[in-house]
Amino acid sequence: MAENHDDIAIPGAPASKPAAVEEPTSPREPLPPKPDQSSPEPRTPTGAPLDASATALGQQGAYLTTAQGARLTDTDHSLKAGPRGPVLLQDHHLREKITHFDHERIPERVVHARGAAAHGEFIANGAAESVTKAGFLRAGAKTPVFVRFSTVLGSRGSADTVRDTRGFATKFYTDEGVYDLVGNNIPVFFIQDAIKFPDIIHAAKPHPDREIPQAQSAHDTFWDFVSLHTEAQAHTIWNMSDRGIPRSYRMMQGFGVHTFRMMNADGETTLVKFHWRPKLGTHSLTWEEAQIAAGKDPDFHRRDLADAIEAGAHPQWDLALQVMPDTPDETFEGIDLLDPTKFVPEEIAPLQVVGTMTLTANPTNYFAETEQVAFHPGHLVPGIDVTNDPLLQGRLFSYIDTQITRLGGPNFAQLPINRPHADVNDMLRDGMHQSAVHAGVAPYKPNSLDGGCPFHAGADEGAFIDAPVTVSESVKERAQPRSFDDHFSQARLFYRSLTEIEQQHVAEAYSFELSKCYEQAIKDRQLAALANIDEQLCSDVARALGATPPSATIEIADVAPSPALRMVGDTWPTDGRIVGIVADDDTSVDVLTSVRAALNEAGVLPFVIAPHGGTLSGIPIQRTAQTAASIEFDALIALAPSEDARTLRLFDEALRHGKAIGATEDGLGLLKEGGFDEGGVGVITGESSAVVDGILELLPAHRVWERLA
Ligand code: HDD
Repeated sequence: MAENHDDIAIPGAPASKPAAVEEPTSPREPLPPKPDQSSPEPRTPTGAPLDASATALGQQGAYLTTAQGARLTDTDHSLKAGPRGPVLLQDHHLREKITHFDHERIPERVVHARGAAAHGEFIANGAAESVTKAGFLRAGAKTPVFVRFSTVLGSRGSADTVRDTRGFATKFYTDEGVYDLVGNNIPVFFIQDAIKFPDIIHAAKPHPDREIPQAQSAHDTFWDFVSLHTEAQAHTIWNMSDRGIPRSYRMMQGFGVHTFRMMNADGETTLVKFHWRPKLGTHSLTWEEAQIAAGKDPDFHRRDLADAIEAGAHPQWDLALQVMPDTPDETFEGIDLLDPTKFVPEEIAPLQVVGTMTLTANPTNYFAETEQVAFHPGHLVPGIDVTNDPLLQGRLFSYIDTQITRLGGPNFAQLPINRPHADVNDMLRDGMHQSAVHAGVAPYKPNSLDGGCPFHAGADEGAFIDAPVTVSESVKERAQPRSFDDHFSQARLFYRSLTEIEQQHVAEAYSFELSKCYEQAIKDRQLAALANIDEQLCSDVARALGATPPSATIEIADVAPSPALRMVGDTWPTDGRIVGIVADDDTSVDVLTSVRAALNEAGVLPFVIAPHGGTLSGIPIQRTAQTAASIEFDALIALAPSEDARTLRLFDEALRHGKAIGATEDGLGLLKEGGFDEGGVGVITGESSAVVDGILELLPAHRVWERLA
């Protein structure tokens, strides 16, 4: 017979139970979302608005309940046979809680698993009306959007700042149905035919034996593939450039990559490429910053986006089109518009801005929105059509297929984040997770029982109106056009368009990545590819690898550079940039207050860094010597001396990364302690107001480039 050991005396244990800690609140309705988390108006699958406070939020009433709505008195203790006894199977709440938890994860995206998203609005200026009848591009049309940015290779928990392509996927909830623009921050792609997608991804993902390295292309299988499969060289050089390590999602371009066909109200067609242009300019991290951030703040980009939106620094992008004639050969100035490894330089097809997108709200719930959003390049609206680009054609198959696995069935369009804002009346029925209660008896056409409903739209209203493109009489074959064989001219065009410092970064990136490969044959093969891109680039990388540079094997005509591809040399708005201010208890409150005010006035965020937490004369401290990391700041100002090695390192790194640095008389000691050149380029000293003015003058260029040259 088991004894009750409830009262067993344990040496050292307290004689009585610790007093229960009371939760501080009395029952009340759930808190509403914060202002920066307002979602687009949720709809039922048939377009009717939902009561946002109830079904859509999934939280009603003040009391904790089971999934069936029964109120619970205790969620901390399972039901046992006595306090020390076994747990009883009949504890429904325990089983429900744990079972649900066991099933909380869904498969992560096979690519683009790591992402961050935001809600916003797109406003069209009407400039696209002559080329497309798409309603959301008509003058003044306002369309809610949800945008998800992502890396491609890493798992869902990987670091944000790795060298990789970034996804830039936008869902427009238009009156004519959902339109998805599923693009990247690089205008060309690795491969020309979707049938190669599993190959490039298998090569780029971690090695299948040890599953390393995570979220990196610096390994043998990646370079094995791209050096053998040279159509990937054009994309690879973009990845090796500073485009592969963006400063922020807010400072990143987006591209539709493929050529799309637009049709206007008169049935006339044109070929177009989509561009997103960030109002803050396109900027990058340095490679060292990216590496530091991956350790110090793996959520660097995710945090930056959410913080900026919460702070009211709403990021904006112009949507622009390159419009090209719809000729039978589908080429423009010698560039095959069906080849996704080619881009069209802005100098020969200028960008026409057709509207502006502003991101204004953070997701309320990461899983429900960012994780469950389902994009598809086939989600099209009237006036936008696909082309025969073989990569795009394969994508049209892949996305719906992946959602069925990822989201557990074919009804993912009913999830709140995926619901169209247009009326939905499909004849799709049943299936896993069906949450619509469809009325009627005739989900088929033609029917008489449901009065013939739903009806067909007239030809002028429908999507998927295929432009009457002539398809030449041809035989079935696994082949591609000859123009697709040009693998190097655009890699050369890209490289030769960059400034010297950007070219230097490209050479350093190749050197780093190839140095991480073990197989000499792979390094040699990639050097041979570089020789066909640019002799100097090839010899710079060969020197770093301790190899002899090979000669080019093919002749490529010299290319006219495209200055629009440079990221260095212009100035940009600085909204939401962060300046770190080192101060201590001896810092004059007036000086600190005026420096903060002047930065705030300019739309720049001042972060006070002090030896301890709390406040300095009532001014809140955002970082301490222990928590500050140089990668967080776009510039630093020293108002106080410091001998703390961590603060010195902050300045040392900022100096190395080409950041503007300032110091008042009081802060000069810190600079000197760090061995700084007082009159160095981009180092401003003097009265606090002059220091702030100097910093604000340097910030719009993103970095003090002269220091890095
Ligand atoms: Fe893709 C996701 C962009 C080619 C198959 N892709 C995905 C996402 C972006 C892109 C941004 C993430 C969307 C999100 O945030 O949920 N993909 C591109 C671009 C491509 C491209 C710009 C070429 C121009 N993709 C491509 C090909 C295939 C896929 C050729 C397959 C044949 N892509 C997928 C996918 C994903 C995906 C497996 C994974 C998760 C998802 O779709 O929803 O279906």
